[in-house]
Amino acid sequence: MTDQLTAASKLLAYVLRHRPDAVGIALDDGGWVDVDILLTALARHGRAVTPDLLDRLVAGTDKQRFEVLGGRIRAAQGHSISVDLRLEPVAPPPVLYHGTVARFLPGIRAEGLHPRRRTHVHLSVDRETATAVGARRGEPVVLTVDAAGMHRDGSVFYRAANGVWLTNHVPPLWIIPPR
Ligand code: HQG
Repeated sequence: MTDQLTAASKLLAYVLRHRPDAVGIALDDGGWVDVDILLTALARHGRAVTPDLLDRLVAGTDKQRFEVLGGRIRAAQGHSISVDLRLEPVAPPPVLYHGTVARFLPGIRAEGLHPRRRTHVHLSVDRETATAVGARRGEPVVLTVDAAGMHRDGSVFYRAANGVWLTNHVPPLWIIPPR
């Protein structure tokens, strides 16, 4: 991504996942806001994003962080504010991966994976993605989650529009120890 796209992606992620109030807007229950309202609000706060840049962000980035539908936009996942994405529960693949760092392992072993400040635990379908998620914080550690086992046991899984898997909590029992 160009610097300009990265900066716009971070700004939109901040506003649409965590702090819509920072630019004086409100999201609906599903996390959506009109694109026009968002762009006007950003401009009013000196953080203008052009419609062209927004189009490129929605269409072109690797992570597909944003969804646009009928003139409205929302973050596909990653919220800390309460939203109901209205995703359908789906059966997960046999295993999913979670990227983290060694300093979090004692807590994870004791309590499992918690969403912390987000609404859901984020899981990836492949090790590469999980490695990149963990690497945001340091030397990555990739944990394997027995998603099929959890699902059989009654846990609910969702797949966000960008392919990120979401669940409420992963108890330690379902984390397969690294070899
Ligand atoms: C850790 C990025 C101690 C957990 C990524 C993680 C992802 C625990 C951190 C998305 C714990 C939470 C989400 C426990 C969990 N004890 N530590 N019991 N349970 N943790 O950022 O999964 O670039 O909220 O391992 O690509 O790192 O923003 O979650 O390290 O998809 O689009 O607590 O964010 O996407 O951190 O990342 P986060 P995450 P974007």
